[in-house]
Amino acid sequence: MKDCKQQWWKEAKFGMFIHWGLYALLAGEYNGKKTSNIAEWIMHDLSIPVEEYEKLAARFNPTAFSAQRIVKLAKDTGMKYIVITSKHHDGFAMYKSQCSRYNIVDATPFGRDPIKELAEECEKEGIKLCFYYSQAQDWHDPNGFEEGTDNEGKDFRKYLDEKCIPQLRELLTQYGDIGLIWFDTPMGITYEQSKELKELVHSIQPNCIVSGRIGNDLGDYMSTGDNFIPLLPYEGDWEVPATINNTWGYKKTDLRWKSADKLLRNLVKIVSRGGNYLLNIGPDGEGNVPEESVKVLGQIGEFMRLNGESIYGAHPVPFYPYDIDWGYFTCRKGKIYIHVFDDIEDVYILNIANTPKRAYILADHTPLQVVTRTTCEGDSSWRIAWPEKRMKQIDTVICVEMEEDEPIFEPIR
Ligand code: JFZ
Repeated sequence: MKDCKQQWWKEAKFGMFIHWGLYALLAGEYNGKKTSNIAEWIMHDLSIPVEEYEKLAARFNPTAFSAQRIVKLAKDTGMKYIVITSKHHDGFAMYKSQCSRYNIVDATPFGRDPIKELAEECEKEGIKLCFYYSQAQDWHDPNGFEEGTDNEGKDFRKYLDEKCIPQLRELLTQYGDIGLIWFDTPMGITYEQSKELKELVHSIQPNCIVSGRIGNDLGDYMSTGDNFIPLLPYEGDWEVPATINNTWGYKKTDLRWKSADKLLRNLVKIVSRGGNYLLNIGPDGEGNVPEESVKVLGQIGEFMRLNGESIYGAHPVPFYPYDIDWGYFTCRKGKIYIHVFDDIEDVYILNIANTPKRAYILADHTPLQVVTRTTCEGDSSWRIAWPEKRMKQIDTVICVEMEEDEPIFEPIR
């Protein structure tokens, strides 16, 4: 059965992840000690006591935060949805919560609700707002789980009833339509508890999707491991959560920024295998998005403006082109998009038997000739030569149009 509730998400293909919380203030360093791990785990990794970590709230005043700038960044990059950490493992709510004063409005000098500001801006700009919510780990609540520690003796039910469930209710009632809830690290959560949370979400917002990490195989789609791209198309709906450097939360010392070339390759690779790409930014303690992120996202946005048709709502080709190492394929009814990343002399594709109607460079509509050939052994191929002059792009997309009802990539055998 076709799942209509996720249709927008299937077509969106590209979303923005935002990891932002008190940990952004520490930027990977506490009392002169640096964490070697991802920055949002600092409370756990450096064993910062709850009472000490709590004190960060009094210093958190990210006045540079601008929902308008962030939503514009997502939109200009070609991203269709935003998933922001409403509460990460540290237990701090980044929105106005009634059930715990440990939240950005009540516990910080900032006093603003960034989630509300984002909700209003997303609504205006046509971006789907979604929430990350750490349902099992909560290092602030005495009954929340914590990885790598003995969780014996905790009353997880009490935490569910007094924090997790009431907060999810708030998130689903205070901010309009929510695209999805990105649950994470299910740990010891039982099948019944995962099911209960999923039913809670759907009872308040029937169209809200739940991520794979709700646990116990109950997600509406599958989240791969972080930054993990499968080698072959996966069945069903899936998403790759990914970082631009090597941390989610802001970390001053992590300067290993991936290039726009690398990120775009990842996006196209993922879409060519049927998945979504959820690419992260980690604003700093003042609310600024790191310059390097803004820069590469800008370059991806340039590509998306001219070539978005080859990404949104596009599918893997039904026949997987194993022997090609210079690029990737995406397609839709009647069209194949050939994504050429490497500097190759001409585009030669074996094992394709369709008769093209016309071909052109997607970005500027330069017409191209496709020479089709079938050998007496029955091998069919396409050869496409480049025009004399062409626009320089990280990924030059060639669109080849065929008869709409013709199945594609079926080699004659
Ligand atoms: C989790 C979080 O612990 C982390 O802080 C961040 O929010 C990230 C997006 O998700 O980390 C994970 C969870 C699952 C896997 C890897 C990292 N996994 O399944 O490979």
